[in-house]
Amino acid sequence: MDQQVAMETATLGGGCFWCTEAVFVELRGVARVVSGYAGGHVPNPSYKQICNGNTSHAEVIQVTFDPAQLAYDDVLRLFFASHDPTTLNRQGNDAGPQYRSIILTHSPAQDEIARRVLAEIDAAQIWPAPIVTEIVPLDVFYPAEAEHQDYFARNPWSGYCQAIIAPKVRKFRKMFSDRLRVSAAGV
Ligand code: MHO
Repeated sequence: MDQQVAMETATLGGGCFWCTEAVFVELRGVARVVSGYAGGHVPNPSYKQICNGNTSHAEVIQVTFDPAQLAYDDVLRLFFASHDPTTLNRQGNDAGPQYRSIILTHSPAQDEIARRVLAEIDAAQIWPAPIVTEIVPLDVFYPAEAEHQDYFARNPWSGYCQAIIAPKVRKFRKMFSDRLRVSAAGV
């Protein structure tokens, strides 16, 4: 008998999508990650328009995952651990509303879980400042241009990947080695 796996989708913005994508593709239970734009008002935005910071879109990733292996609340905990959710319209050196921390929910159930997980992490003072992550219902997700998909995997030697993404991925692997598709040692 065909076993149909009911996949779930999460849409998350945690700064530059090259970074968030690089981290989430490594997780067990994640079937697909697409980089794109959401949360703004301009239809079919281009990367260039996003960079101007006035489309109100954020750089986001859309994650398709198997909830039997990875629950939505765990996706969110990993999201909150993998970027700094306390800096308004900024992630590290990347500044502008396109880099804001944002969860775009796909259902009232996701909305409720997102608010609960945010409150838990805030209360646990995992971050030394209040969490500023926006939680809004997803309107439209626009996939980004092909050159922005799998960017880290395809451009590992570029300056930004070396300086910003590689250390971030290494740190994430160390923290969540039990969550990875393969072990951190690559076996
Ligand atoms: N400031 C970086 C961010 C890249 S990211 C996809 C750059 O422009 O290279 O926004």
